This record gives sequence, structure tokens and C-alpha cells, in this order.
Amino acid sequence: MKIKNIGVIGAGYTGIPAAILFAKYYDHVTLFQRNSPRSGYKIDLINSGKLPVKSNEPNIEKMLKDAVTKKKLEATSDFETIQDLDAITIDVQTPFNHMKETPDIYPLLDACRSIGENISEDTLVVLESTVTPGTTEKIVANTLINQSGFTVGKNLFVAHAPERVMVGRLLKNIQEYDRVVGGVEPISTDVAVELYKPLMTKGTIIKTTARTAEVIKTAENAIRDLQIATANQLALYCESMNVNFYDVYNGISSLRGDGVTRALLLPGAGVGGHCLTKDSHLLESGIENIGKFLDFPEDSDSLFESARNINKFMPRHMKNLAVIGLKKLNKNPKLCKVAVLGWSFLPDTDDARNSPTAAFTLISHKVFKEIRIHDPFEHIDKHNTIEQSLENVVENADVIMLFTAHDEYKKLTPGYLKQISGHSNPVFVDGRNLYNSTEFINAGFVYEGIGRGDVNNLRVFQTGNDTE
Ligand code: SAJ
Repeated sequence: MKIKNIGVIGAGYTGIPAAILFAKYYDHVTLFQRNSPRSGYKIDLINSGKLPVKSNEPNIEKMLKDAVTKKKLEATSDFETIQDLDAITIDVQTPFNHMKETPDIYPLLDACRSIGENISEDTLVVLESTVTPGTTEKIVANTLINQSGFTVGKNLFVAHAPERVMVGRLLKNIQEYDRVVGGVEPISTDVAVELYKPLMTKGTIIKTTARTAEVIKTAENAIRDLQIATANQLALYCESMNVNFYDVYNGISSLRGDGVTRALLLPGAGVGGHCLTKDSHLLESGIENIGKFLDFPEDSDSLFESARNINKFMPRHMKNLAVIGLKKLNKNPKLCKVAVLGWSFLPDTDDARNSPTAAFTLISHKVFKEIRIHDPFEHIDKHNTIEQSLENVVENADVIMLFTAHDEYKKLTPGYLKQISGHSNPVFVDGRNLYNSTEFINAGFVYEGIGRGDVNNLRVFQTGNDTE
């Protein structure tokens, strides 16, 4: 089957780079976007060559503009044009409804129905979004079969090829990372492999089944969440035993040899983002979805649930460190002002999905007199005001807390922070081990750092009479 015209459903972080790259190697790409109040604006923006998602990746917007100018890429909300396509990828969001403990499959179902109503014979449909194992067979293939009357493997081909795009590395990853491609049956796998082959500059294609591809994707993020949780749990132990986590980290990392590895990641103020906070839940809901029998005690938390709980605890630990620091100064937290540095969930991006800082403010607004939040990027949040003037946020702050290691925070000195706080002994809580604790302590700060059991319990150095 010759693939010439491609459709991508969903103009988001994964759909847009996919469409841009398909436009480079195929005749034409149609990027479908619901004309919804929240996202409909993207259609005109993309058709004017403008990127609706922030990316500091070089030349991605230029590639979009070129594709649009050459009429190789067009955004639309008209799903009827699907009938003219040879291949379609689905890149809609697949949120996890934490209240109901189930994946929210409505956006995916809506996309499958739109495709099923308009699809022509011999079309390939590939799900790129991250989903619960079993979804490609049970939701995507079944919906398309029921709506189109086609037969998978004969005049309809269905596969899962999970995206591995990362903030700031959207195009690079698609071309250079290995790509897992799994059909709901073998012919669909082969047809889907042909779609991705031209895009792979360095990466190779790993052929498998749709279900295995779903487990690979959700598990690779569940395992990363687990690795971070290991670091966070160990950091809490180090604080308790007056040990520096980073000394332990270096010691453990020295254990190297044939086949010996210890992939320890870093502790921090919390785990945010759209991937790690949901993918272990998606993985485990696969047991419910297609699992036959699970020989594991029903009443005990899985390893991945425990990891989620440890990572979700870290914003609370940040609050506790702030309160501990204030107590050392005999200050009542309810009379104190807190300055938070960082709202984005990762450094140097405006992406704040599942921000650990949001989790912190949720549990802290009744603990302190006032909480002000700074971030170098512009953020709109319905519950919090995020300011871009550092002086205004830190002015008169009893506590300064670092949540996100943005580049621009690296140049801040204890002297400068102390001067704009106006206090002779402010508390500093370092949530990302960004600073030199000794410099802060010698400048009169009460320093509390994640994993810093070696310095968190030092007595306060008084620099002159404390005016508070
Ligand atoms: N974090 C830590 N300690 C670490 C690493 C991260 O606390 O050692 C925190 C970060 O501060 C952030 C959260 O975890 O709040 C998530 O960080 P992340 O680096 O995992 O970034 P994500 O959420 O964008 O994860 C994505 C994933 N990519 C895809 O799903 C396609 C993940 O598979 C990648 O490994 C990750 O990017 C990456 O390595 O950049």
C-alpha cells in the first residue's frame, strides 16, 4: 500500500511535531483539531505557520512555516477529508481521571468515531497516544470495525506506535529514538512500519504487537517514576540520619562493573508533568482491562503505587522543611510570608502540567500567612497568581523555597536574596539541590535541603543581632 496523504488527529505536543515530520517525507498532511473553545484557536495559528505549543527546539517553527507555505500541511476541523487519506495517526490526550481511578478515553473514542465515519478502504490507523494496555484492540480497532464495516488485516490496518517526544526535543526524539511499532495483527504491524521508516534518521524500528507496545510505553514511564521515588525515599532517610544524599549517590554510583548498574536518579520537590504522574496508573489499569489473573495480594499497594505515593509526598515534605526552618527561629509559620521560586514542572519550560508547586500551595495556604510564587515564564492558573518580578515575590519573605531549577535562578546569591527579603536570618528550602548550602548558612540563612541530612540540622549562624 503506497502512503502519500497522512492525517494527524490532535494538534498538541505530540501531534504537531509528528505532522511537521510527516510533511517532510510525504505528499500532504492534514492536522485535525476540534474547533473547541479551549483549542480551536490552534487551527488558524498553525495555518499561519505559528507553533501553538512552546518549544525551544531549533527550527521547528521554520519547518512548520515551510510546510504550510508549500501547502504540504494544513490544519482543519473538517473530519470528512479523512476519506482521502492513506494513513492516520491519533495523537489526542489520554488523561487519567484520578478521582474515578480510570483513564478518560472520551477524547480517544471521539477521534475513533470521526475516523470510522469517514475512513476509506485500505487505510492505516496508528494510535500514538499513551494508553492503557488493551486499548488499541478494544477501543480503536473495534470502534473502526463497527463504524466502517472493514476487516482488520484485509482493508483496515490498526497499530500502536507510542510517542517518545520530550519537552524541548520534539522532532529530535521522533527521528533519533527507537520507535516501537505494534499492530493488532501482523499485517498491520508491517504496514505501520512503512509509515515510520522514512522518519527514522538514527532510531531503529522495534516491531511487536499493539498490546506489548502499550505495556512498553506505560512501563518505561512507570519505571522512571519508580527510579525517582527511590531517590526521594533515600533522600528522606538521609535527612533523618544526618547524611548527605549526594555523598550516598556518589558512593552508590561508584559500584560499576560487568553488568552491575545502579540507575539512581535525583530527589526533588516533586514529580510533575503529563507522563510520569499518570502512566503507572495507565499500566496498572491494563490488568483490569485485559488481565486474566494476577497472582499478587489484592490488599497491598503495588510497587508503582508506592512510588507514586512517595513522589506525591515531596511537596508536603517541602512544606515540612519550611516549618522546621521557621521553628529553629522560633517563628510562627502563620505569621510568615513564603516566596516560592518556580511554577513550571521542569526547568526552562513554560509547561506546568501537574506542577509540584501547585500541590504545595494546595496544602500550605492555611499554614503560612502569605505565599507568593515566581516563575520566569508567564503562567495562568485559576487558583494561584504566578508573578514575574522576583523582587516583589521575595520582598519581606521569611522563607524562600526553590521548586524549579530554572537557569535564571542559578545566578541568585544568598546575599542578594537576603537583601531583598529584608530579614537577617531567612529560611531557604532548596528543592532541587541547586545551591551551595555552606554559602547560604554562612550568610545567615537557615538552610533546609532535600536529602541534606548533613546540614539541615545545623544551628543557625547569627550574623549580628537578629532584628526579628
Ligand atoms: N524529576 C525528579 N528527579 C529526576 C528526574 C525528574 O524529581 O531525577 C522530576 C522533574 O522535576 C519533573 C518530573 O520528575 O517534575 C518529570 O520529569 P521528566 O524528566 O521525567 O520529564 P517528563 O515528565 O516530560 O517525562 C518525559 C517522558 N517522555 C515521554 O513519555 C515521551 C519520559 O519518558 C522521559 O524519560 C523524560 O521525558 C525525559 O527523560 O526527558
